[in-house]
Amino acid sequence: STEQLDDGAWLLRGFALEKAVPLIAAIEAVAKAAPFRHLVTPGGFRMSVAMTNCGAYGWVSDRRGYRYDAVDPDTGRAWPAMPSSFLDLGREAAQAAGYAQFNPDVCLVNRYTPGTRLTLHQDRDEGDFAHPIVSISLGVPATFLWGGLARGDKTRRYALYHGDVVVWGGPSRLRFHGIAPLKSADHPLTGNLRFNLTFRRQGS
Ligand code: MD3
Ligand code: FE
Repeated sequence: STEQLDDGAWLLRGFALEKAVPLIAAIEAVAKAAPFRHLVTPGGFRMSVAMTNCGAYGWVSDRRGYRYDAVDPDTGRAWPAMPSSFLDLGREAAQAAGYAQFNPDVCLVNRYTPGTRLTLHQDRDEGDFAHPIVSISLGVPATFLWGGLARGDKTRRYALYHGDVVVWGGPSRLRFHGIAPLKSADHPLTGNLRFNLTFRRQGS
């Protein structure tokens, strides 16, 4: 089913379900080349979510700031290429939500364990907010927090389940959002983990 969350934001329930097994295998392959790590924020806090990237660029954070970099600072090498299973599904989802010609150059991979959270934030390190972001949820379900354009705006909550895909663009592109602390649960494909893939266009 397709549900509109907001102007430009679409929840495609179960859109990735049939591809979940190969997607999880591809996450494991990406993590072999570019291991998951806990980035440090510019303020000096270690993020509870573990991250890696694939594609031409990756999103990184350290004491100097947030940025996209073509080189993985942990390995000194380029990020692994975006698996075609990722790219195909990311594009199909964007198209299904009305965003034709989505050409992501980054896939940020987030890994959540019980208790992991992502505090309310905006995604604004990309060069051009005309491009949407596509997100795929895998494994243990999470509570997604959906806010407004100011940090203090009230938030709505949505459950995101294994196989759900969300596409965020247009007027929703700069809304505040986050993930509530992950509850302990067991998923047949991921154990107690949740993975989230976010496809972005960093450059123009
Ligand atoms: C709404 N990740 O990596 S995905 C992130 O589930 C991030 O791991 C969350 O927020 C996760 O930055 C949420 C959904 C998401 C991603 C980007 C967005 C929602 C968004 C950008 C703009 C608006
Ligand atoms: Fe985000």
